[in-house]
Amino acid sequence: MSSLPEKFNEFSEARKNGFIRAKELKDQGKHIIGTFCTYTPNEIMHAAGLYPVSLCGMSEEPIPDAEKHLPKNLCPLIKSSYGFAITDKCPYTYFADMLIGETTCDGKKKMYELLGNIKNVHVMQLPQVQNSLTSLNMWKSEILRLKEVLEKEFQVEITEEKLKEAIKLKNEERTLLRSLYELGKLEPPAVSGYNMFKILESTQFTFDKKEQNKNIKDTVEKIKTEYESGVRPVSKDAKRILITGCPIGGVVDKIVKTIEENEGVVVCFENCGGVKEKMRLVDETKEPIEAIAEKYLSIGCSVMTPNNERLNLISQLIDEYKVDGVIDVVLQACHTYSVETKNIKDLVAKEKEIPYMAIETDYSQSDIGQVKTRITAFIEML
Ligand code: BJ8
Repeated sequence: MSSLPEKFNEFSEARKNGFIRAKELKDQGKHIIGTFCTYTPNEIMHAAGLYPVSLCGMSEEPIPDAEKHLPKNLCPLIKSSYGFAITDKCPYTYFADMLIGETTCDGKKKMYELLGNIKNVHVMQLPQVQNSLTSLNMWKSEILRLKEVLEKEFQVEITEEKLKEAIKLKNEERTLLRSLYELGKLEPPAVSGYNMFKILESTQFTFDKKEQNKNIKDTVEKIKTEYESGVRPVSKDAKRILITGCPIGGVVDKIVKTIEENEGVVVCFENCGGVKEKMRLVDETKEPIEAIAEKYLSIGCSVMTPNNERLNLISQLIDEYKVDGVIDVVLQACHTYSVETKNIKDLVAKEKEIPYMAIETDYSQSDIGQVKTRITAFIEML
């Protein structure tokens, strides 16, 4: 059995290793679906025997190509995703038989229109208000529409039984990932934030969910056993940071590594890829489409108005993870998260009375020095 550092390395390599698996699946006549958002109800694809994979761009490499069509002053996640699609530089985008988007932020919405010129794109109309029956009914009908589109496109039948199986599988993944990220509650945490993030992230590129779930279970058990035998991968004096804001796949080294190289440790990721989506399971006792609709509509992204779910979740996590400080990561030109920094700051600094800092950044290396200086000063102050 591999050692823990080897295991962490395997999870870090998941994106690259998945390329080969994607090619094998294509050779076997299977279909790959590209997704861009946490609101995408992956259960529907799994129930259809399709293979969803995240196409959110996390590298600056294709951005110059994207800027030939898109404004420079746009979110790097959008530019990177689009750049990969038009240059065929990402094997997942290249192999994808269909792309699924949602009407989330304006930049993404308009990108899907452009992607429609080169790929088969299906856009789901996402309501922007939660806790409303009208929204829930609309989202439910959008999920049903997705089901019908996939059934027609790929000549499959998505039965209630298959949906229930898919719900179970995804719930199992969420529960296992919860057992992983809850290791951040320990004092000191049993795993660094960087390694935790890499495991969480790997699930977006792993096609064989049963094998993946087993692997995560083994890893969590191994981490726990080592911790119980006295191994401490994180110093007990490290300052406990909660990360919130935009998805950070493209800036994880810049932000998380810098925190952890400067006497901090990320104990909790509230943002997409972290707790935000995994906290709530799909209710297995309800009618599947209704249960899926309820679960996904409750995700607290800044495209929702108001976005009380995010505030409530952050408040709860600060207490549960005994957080010393909150860092809110805003990707350049992300207006919804940027405007929401005011509410988050009020909650963290005024109500919870702990330090808060917002960092606006992009995928370039140009602000590394500045980001490092700010993070170091923030941690010193805690
Ligand atoms: S559920 S966070 S994955 S929309 S693309 S909103 S960073 S300007 S990614 Fe997102 Fe779904 Fe919400 Fe999560 Fe801002 Fe960039 Fe838009 Fe972004």
